[in-house]
Amino acid sequence: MSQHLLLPFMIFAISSAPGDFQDSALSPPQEEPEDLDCGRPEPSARIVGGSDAQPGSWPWQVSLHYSGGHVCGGSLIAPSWVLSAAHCFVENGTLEPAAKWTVVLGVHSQDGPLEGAHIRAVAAILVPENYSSVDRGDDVALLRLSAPAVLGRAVRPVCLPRASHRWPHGTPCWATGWGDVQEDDPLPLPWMLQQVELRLLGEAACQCLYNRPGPFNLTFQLLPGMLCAGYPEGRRDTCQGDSGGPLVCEAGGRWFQVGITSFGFGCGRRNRPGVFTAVAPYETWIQEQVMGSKPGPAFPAHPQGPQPEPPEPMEENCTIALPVCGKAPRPGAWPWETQVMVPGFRPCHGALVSESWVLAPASCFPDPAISDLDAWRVLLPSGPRPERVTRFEPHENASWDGASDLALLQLRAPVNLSVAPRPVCLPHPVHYFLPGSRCRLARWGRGEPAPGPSALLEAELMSGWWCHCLHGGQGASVPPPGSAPHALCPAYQEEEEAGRCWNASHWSLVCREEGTWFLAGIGDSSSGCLRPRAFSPLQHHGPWISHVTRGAYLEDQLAWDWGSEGDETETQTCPPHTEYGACGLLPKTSQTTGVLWPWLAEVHVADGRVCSGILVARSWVLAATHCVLRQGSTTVPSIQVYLGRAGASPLPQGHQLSRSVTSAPPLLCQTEEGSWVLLGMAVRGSRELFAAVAPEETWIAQTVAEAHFLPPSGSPNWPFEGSDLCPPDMAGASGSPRAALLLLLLTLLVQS
Ligand code: 4AZ
Repeated sequence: MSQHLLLPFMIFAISSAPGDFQDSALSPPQEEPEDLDCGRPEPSARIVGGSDAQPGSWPWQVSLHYSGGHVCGGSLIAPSWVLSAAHCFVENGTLEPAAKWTVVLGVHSQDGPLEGAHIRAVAAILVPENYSSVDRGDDVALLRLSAPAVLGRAVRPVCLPRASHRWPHGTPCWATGWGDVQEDDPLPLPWMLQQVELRLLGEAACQCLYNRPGPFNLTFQLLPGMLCAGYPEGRRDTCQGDSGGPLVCEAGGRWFQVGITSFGFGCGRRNRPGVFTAVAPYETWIQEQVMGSKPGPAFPAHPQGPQPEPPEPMEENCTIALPVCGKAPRPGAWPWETQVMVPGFRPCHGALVSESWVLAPASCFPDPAISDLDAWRVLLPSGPRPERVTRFEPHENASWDGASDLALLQLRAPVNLSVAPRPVCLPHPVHYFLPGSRCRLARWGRGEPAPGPSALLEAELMSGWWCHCLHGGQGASVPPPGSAPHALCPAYQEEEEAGRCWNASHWSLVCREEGTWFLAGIGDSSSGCLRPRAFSPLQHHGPWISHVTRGAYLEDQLAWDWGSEGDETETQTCPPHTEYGACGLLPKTSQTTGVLWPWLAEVHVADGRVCSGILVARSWVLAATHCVLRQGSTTVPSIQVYLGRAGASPLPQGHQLSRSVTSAPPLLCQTEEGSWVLLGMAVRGSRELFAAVAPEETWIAQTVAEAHFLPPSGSPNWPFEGSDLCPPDMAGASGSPRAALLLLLLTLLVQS
């Protein structure tokens, strides 16, 4: 609750026209007449990474309301004047009418009836003529109140710096406001004023930080009249809703408003400090606007006299911050790997995401276990002892949505981050993991032991197009880079001998960018044994994780070398579809992902024979009869079908397959639209003779209802005239010999 006291008299009795304060300010502050005072809160008593302010500690802070709610901050600089940011009032180049705004003074918590606060209507809003948008500067505004504020303990003006004031790099200052506590994460009830200590950054230091590559190659030029405050490592910052509010620094026992919260890239991000409008350069503009208003704002002289231009320490100019999260001594030795031990259950593998929080599947913790958090223990790499758990926060959709099978566990005491333990980096919602990214599978939940040497857990990310169109994105636009994908598909090699189909929900997907590891996805079991295996992207959950943890390490994308994938920024749609998916199209990126013929299957027959098969529908593979049935025999032997791993070009990262495919290679031709169509299967031993598929259309269509025939059945127009995509001796392929094809019902063969 605010502790506002009304004073029975006006304390600003004397005019504050330019120069009026110079003499009095040079004398020791305690000798000044009280009615000249500015920048002095009653001795007493978010902003991102801040804390609740004490009531009355920042008595110049005001809240600017529009349609009854807080929109921006401001500062009282004289009984009838509030300083704020132009961008709060300008919408599409037009100044909002003053009558729509109210100024709330002396408020601390904005929950409830604003007790102790008083409200003023706005008589006029003044913005520099040149203002156009925040990044072009001049983001300053003056509000003239309809009646003077009643000054008191909780309502006092701040001092303004003169144009000649200089504040050195590194000066500790404070920003205040009711803004978001993280990106898109509003200040929670009871909406208490937040404060955060920020250090001023010299111009070169700030520009250097902003020159670091960042999302979507955003560039930003710091202009005269702007200043930065914050830290290279981020984590403490202003955010949306703090705009217009003050950045104040103490000098000679008074608080001067050095900056106005203006903008930044995101909130609390590494190498992206907050940008403020520097107040000192606007001394003349402010004096001109308030001319004749008595009393006006106070511009006390600097307590240390005229200030020389402070030298900016060169060595500090460019101290950029590197990621704290996601560093591993070597792949597989994960410093964030945690095991949660709950009595009566197998250990559950999770990941450390901050000093105090562990992320793990919610399904590890059935209801009865949750009642006794006291008995839970968390083992961390190099941790001296098991840690205790104080809070368990399951994702609200955890029980019905496999992609949200997540829970956060808060450790009773934060751990000291070092080489280990160290948190994994988490992606922002706009993260775009480049196709070809190097990834690994890491144990997750009630993880199985690794299915073989750790190298088998290596994976390479397939293109978003390929992954999306294969996994339920039929006909839909492929999410472009920058919007969260529905699935991430790692191409990885499984232990061949075991031939097992792992339970994907026991694995998470970590992907490396510039040597830093991100938790990119979690496996879910819904894709069964289909290849490629799809992982649920974690980036959807970044906002929930940072909301709960207030400090998980969300890290900007670090790899921006889009190369030939740059064209994925254009809207792409999935190709024409059968009931279950695309047919006959190769992903554009098949060269880089190594999977050139995605419908090609390996048909492994019990006696060691391996031949080609063709995926013609979700559950059906077409193969040559001679490959599968022994001469004279009609019993079908044990057969295994492998999908998604046969390629004409070598699979990357030592994923090459050494099996020789001896029989029935397919003959494919490409239509003008780009779809590939199966024309024939090679007759045993021949490289020129193909059993034509077309004559078997009726049989195939009857057996496999969802098989897709191009062109429409009955009017084959193959091969194209002049097409050089098919061998010239097509005649040999089209009519004879009689097809000897076998359809394998895939679902019967897949092991789970
Ligand atoms: C805003 O939108 C805003 N982190 C204010 C400050 C910052 C970013 C955004 C600086 O009002």
